[in-house]
Amino acid sequence: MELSRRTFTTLSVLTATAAAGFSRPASAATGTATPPTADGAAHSVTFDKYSMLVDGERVVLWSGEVHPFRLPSPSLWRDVLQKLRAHGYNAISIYVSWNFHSPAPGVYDFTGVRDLDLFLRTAAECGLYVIARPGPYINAEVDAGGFPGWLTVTPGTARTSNATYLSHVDEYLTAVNEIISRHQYTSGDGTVVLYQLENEYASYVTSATGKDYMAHLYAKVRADGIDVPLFHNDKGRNGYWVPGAFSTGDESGRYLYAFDGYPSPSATPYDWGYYGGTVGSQASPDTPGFIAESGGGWFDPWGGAPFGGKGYAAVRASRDAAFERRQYLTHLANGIKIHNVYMTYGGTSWGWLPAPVVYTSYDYGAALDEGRGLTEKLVPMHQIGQLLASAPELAKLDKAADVTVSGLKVYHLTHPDTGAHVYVVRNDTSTPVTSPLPFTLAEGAGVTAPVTVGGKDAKLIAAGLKVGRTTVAYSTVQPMLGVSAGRRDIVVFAGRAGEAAQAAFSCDGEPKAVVLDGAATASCADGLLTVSTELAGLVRVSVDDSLLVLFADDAASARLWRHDTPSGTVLVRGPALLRTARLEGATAHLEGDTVTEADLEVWAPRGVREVMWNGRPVRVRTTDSGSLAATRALPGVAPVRLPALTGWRHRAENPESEPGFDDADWTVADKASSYSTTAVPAGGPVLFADDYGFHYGDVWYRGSFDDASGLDSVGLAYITGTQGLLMAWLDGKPLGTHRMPVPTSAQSTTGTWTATATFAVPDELRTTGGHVLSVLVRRMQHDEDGGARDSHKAARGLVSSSLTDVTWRIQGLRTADSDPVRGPLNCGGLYGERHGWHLPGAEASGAEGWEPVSFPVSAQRQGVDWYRTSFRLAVDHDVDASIGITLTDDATRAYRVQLFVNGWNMGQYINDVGPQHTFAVPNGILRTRGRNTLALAVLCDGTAPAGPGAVELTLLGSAAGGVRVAPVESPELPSGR
Ligand code: IPT
Repeated sequence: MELSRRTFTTLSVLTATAAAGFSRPASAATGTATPPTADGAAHSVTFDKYSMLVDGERVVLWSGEVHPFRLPSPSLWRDVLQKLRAHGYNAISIYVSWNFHSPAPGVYDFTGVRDLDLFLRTAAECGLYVIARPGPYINAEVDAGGFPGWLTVTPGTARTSNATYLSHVDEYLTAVNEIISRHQYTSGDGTVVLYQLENEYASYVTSATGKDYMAHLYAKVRADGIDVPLFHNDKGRNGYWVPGAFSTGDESGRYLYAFDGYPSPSATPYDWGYYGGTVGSQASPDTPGFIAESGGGWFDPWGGAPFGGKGYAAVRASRDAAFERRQYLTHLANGIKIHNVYMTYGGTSWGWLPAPVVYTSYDYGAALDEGRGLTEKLVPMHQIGQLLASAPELAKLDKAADVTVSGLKVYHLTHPDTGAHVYVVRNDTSTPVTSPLPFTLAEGAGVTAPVTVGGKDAKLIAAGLKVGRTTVAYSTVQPMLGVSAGRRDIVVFAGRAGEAAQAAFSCDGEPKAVVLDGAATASCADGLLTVSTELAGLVRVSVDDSLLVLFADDAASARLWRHDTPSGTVLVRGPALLRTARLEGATAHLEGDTVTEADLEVWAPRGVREVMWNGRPVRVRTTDSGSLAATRALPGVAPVRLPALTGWRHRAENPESEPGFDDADWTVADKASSYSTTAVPAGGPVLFADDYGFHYGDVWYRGSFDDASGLDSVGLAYITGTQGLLMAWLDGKPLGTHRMPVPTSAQSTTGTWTATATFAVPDELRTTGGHVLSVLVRRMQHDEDGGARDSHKAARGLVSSSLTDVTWRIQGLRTADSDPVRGPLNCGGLYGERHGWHLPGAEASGAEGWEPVSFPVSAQRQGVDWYRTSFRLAVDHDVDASIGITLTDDATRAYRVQLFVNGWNMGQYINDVGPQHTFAVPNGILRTRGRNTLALAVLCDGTAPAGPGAVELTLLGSAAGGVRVAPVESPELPSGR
């Protein structure tokens, strides 16, 4: 980068009256940026009506929601968390999904991809506070809202104070709290600062049952040693479960009110708190504004009618960066000081994790995409997060006098002690607006300056606000950060490219303003030095060699990284990501990512003269910006070559449909009663899969009966979940496939949604003598229970049949016996799954059955087919390549595919439903240097030719850098099976 140098005339100014000048050394703390670590020391975590207080210091929590269970590769947790920390988040919020950890009552597993302890350790190492949200109910678009499958077959209503339910909850909480309690910032070795009880528990809010339930959870969690503040997440701003709403038997000040909100992108952001008139805004005056989930994207449903999911690119486009700015700045204006964005990294609902309404990808249109790629939505989060860390006054603001500006909505706030003024300015129209805004300066004087806000956008500007050590007298552009490096203070402003920007600083001498880069003007009058520019790249203005003012457009701001080290703060410009920074003697050791060739520029404490990037020295020179810099010194990423997927082998399945199949070891379905919310048909038996221990994936039934003479048709009533189906064979002859009609949302939540498949019986089978009706049900997942309706207990599988005198046997994969490494949600009960055809090593042990085949396939056969291949990847060691598998075919073909990579179920593709075609596979499960197996379990309706069509590897993104990835344990099929 060439530094163009243009010297400005020295400006003489009157003696300033304003107290705070840019040259005044700061005595106060320079912000709340210091990242927390797991130091094992005791810390206090409290709050007052404004904000949280950590060791007595105000902290605005700027948090992003991440679900460990949606990224089944523990090494990559660090990648995601480092990316968030670098972009200004100081906290994350996590759900723990009960079902992910518990295949059977009393059995809890927190190892491998379920290692919560490792996740919390990693969060602390990345310098992030943690908001822990273990449920017991979480919703989250997961099977049964997080309840384990086995809970469907227990008595008592979930989410009430029923004793049986509570005994299971207590067992779970004991297990999960044993881990969380060790990682509290207060007393333990970790950074957990808040803990959520239940989620959106609106049911029974005024009844004894509900209050008892919440009181029970509170007491249990405290008894488990959780001593950080607790809260509940109110669905909307209702004022439900505020402090005092239920008995905590505890002193006040340890429980907070929180709520969530998912605004439509077309609606005007809602007010809450200082500007809101709804119930919730008045409900909890003594606790800080706390939004436990602010929708930063939205989940996308299955494609086709009636939901019509369109894919996450569309979600990200409608809830874009400007959407984030409008919402979140409005929140800050309303007094929100604990702010969590749901989701910030959505990840993947792999295996049988997704709730029926959603497909595999849980990308969510979030700031960090499913492939761990940085999107433009991170830019506003970065700008606001860095500002919160640099400007501690933002943690304590009161509403101030109304300010009216033509064409713009203005929220005016002030710091009660320092007198700083903050203006959140929002444009609710679609075209940019420029209007004069009257700023109140620190000493009560006023100045009016034109402020531009783009269409449907917002910005936070201020007067008299301290940013790092520099007091900004006022600015028409949003401040981003302030740091001190070496001899100078640096203050950065950021906004949209092309926008006019003005920043003023009080001055009491004859400041010399020098434009080091870009075009800017400076003028001095009435004790104010005013610097004006138009945002384009990075404009640099040096003032008296003691203050460096940087104006960054969005793209340039996304290349600025602040990192606090024990030996001082560094500010880095250039790379696509800065992960870590360490100062050692005269050397700054930096680690991060580049995508294209990049500059490296470092502002570091005095004495630092050398720079290492990812372990290699970079030859730097000193600049007149006070930095060490090297132009185009960092290489971009080398190209990643992915092999074509060839060498496929095929093996046909479903021997269960054959009349002679030996089902002697199957379970006889003979139960007479069930705890399901679905009624057991008169005379029984119970056919619901859950009642026999099969909680996830496909389930088979074989009904034996003697007399088919005069049998015109068979009727099979069944329940699945969105996109489920049933296929039947009589004496080995296909009768057809029936697809579960997509329910209305009322039907799906009440659990009364049953479909009946009626199949004609072929003439030649209408005989006496033994007959076998074989039925395969692609049971989708259990419903979520937004209330306390036991929706997860709605039956899955067959409900009843029109046959009389029939003996039913049932088979699936008993969840209690599921793969201990890949967990309870990885597999269902297809023949191939029960025999390990999805596992590495399957062709070797059953080689005789696997016949070569090439794609595209076009077969029309009702039933199950498997395809396997293996492929080798040779991605460079220092390249982080994010890879997915893409399936495409003629959309009229009626089939679906489960994809198993090295035995891990990475999702379900439905060719004629969509919208998902590409399935992200996390590195670790995917061996980027080595051999991988891919198995496709294909279910064909038999109504049309089925694929697979084209199956290929897709590069979702790549960067030079990344984190070290350990292979995820992926046991092979034991030989001889
Ligand atoms: C909110 C839930 O709390 C969360 O778990 C998730 O399901 C989210 O919705 C949607 O993705 S509920 C809110 C939409 C009322």
